[in-house]
Amino acid sequence: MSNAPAVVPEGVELTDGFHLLMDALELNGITNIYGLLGIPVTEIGRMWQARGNKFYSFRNEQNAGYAASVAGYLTKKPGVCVTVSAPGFLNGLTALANATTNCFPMILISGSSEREIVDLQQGDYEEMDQLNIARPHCKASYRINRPEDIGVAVVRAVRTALSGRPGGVYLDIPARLFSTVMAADEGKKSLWAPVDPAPAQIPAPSAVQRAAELIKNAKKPLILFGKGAAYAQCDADILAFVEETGIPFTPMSMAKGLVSDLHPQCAAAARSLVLQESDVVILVGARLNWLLAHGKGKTWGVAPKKFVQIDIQANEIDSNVKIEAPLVGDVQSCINALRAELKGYKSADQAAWASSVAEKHNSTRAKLASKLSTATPVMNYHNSLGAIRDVLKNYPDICLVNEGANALDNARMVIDQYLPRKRVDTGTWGVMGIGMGSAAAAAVETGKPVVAICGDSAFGFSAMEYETLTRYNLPVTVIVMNNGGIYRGDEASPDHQFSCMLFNPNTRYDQLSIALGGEGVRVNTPEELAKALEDSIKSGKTTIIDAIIDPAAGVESGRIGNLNIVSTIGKK
Ligand code: ADP
Ligand code: TZD
Ligand code: MG
Repeated sequence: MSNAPAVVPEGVELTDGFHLLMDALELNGITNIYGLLGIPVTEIGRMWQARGNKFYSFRNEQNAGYAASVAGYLTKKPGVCVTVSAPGFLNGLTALANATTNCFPMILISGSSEREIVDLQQGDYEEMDQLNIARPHCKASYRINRPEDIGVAVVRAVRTALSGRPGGVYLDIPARLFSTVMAADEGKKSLWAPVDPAPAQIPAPSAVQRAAELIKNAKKPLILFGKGAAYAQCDADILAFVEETGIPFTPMSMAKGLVSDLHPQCAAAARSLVLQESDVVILVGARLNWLLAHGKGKTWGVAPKKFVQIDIQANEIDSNVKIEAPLVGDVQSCINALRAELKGYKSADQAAWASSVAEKHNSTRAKLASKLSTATPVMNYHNSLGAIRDVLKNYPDICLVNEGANALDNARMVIDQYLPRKRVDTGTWGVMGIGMGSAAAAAVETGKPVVAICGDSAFGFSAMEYETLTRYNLPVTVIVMNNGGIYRGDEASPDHQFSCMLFNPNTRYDQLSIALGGEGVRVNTPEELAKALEDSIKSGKTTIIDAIIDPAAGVESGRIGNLNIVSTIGKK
């Protein structure tokens, strides 16, 4: 291996690694880069901006990475994040791993130290074997050693991130490569854009027939949408499938709005009933992981159940339970193949099931509605979120970002989504800290206002990034659900120290906003909250609403308390 500069005859026009990287990214349709600069990548930001592109500069690489991954999810193009070496790379790696876990296409590009020093562990500036450290956390980890390989590396990264199950790719660029020169015309010839980087994957006709037979024979079918279905961007086909079959559907959290939560076939509020009593479940871009109790146990009831599963990743099938009818392919191809096979089919048995599901769904919503409008001395999750829901009803195309425990679980339940890909949350890992990065990307990529509902703990993970939002003047309203702690704010402290679950009760998130160049308001009632939110959306100004929530309103671990581990020893 040699990355010594090529010998270029005098008088020949030159290019270098920096320029070739920019050219390659532009050729691949990338316009926005999220990142944090320093040695050796600083020039990337300056040059990218000088070319008229957008470089969103963050305060911590993890948040830049979350932004890139959400950009990837929303646009179906890989989101790009640029970081410095070792510590910057490691901060970004958390987001790359999270992107891969969530099946979001993303490319992390990090500068690295000189290989000959790193490989002999001679203590270079920010020395680290980044290539190998990244490898288990993403779909692929590539290093570029020569300027003439930049083009192929970027194409390979784009194709790897997008094709099949989307995910993260790491591109390692040793510092010296950035300034390594080659002849400009040779460099130009080394670049190309990939043809069809995310090819359709068509399911086998026999697999489609098998699935259709199962559906036709079902008495109590259910469609379950996951974020893979939302990512696929075939919204009209999905809606047609739902309406042609008449089958009730329930969305996973980020698939909310793929078909409107107000659609008459939506069974979200009858979730326990449909999971337990359905006989055929059609999974569309949703894994049977912990979020679906692995497809078994009491969540799924005792009624015998058969699964149809649409997924692009063949070995996702049978990952937890037997899949009777696997449909391996992309969501759009599979859904349309199923529609063709099911043409004219709507079972009378299913109509009875559908109406009993609708009845349950509507009665649960009615019960919830009364809780949402019940006043309490201090706001709780229900009446605060009820107020937010009523405002957001009039802004269906606002993207909602949501993190926290109670702040997450209640918002998911209370706030309806009306349009596809308008909800970004803590995803498969349930990771706190996605808030500000996701909000930035959602605002940048959609060009529309964003509302982030964050637990006070969750917000703290990326709070300094709020300055990034104000700096770029992004129309984001952050509602901090301030209950003074993780899950609850009323835990008793031991005599010698503040409780490990509590925060300083004097924290003023509204004033933090003002300090960081935004608007801030503290609210104590649902009416004040509704007004503040409405004002903020209308003004388009970056705002924090510090919403005071009853410290006693939350429950430990939100709605996943069943996963919490507690000691039974020595408790009085
Ligand atoms: P959720 O958390 O919403 O249940 P998951 O992230 O668990 O969703 O599942 C998403 C699934 O969607 C993954 O198994 C992934 O392979 C699959 N997927 C992603 N994009 C596509 C696509 N275009 N076509 C088919 N399957 C897809
Ligand atoms: N660290 C990371 C990166 N992700 C996590 N999920 C956690 C820690 C553990 N955790 C949760 O699962 S929820 C949560 C933590 C710290 C915070 C809950 O408190 P909150 O929300 O203030 O955000 P509520 O409304 O008080 O429940
Ligand atoms: Mg809290």
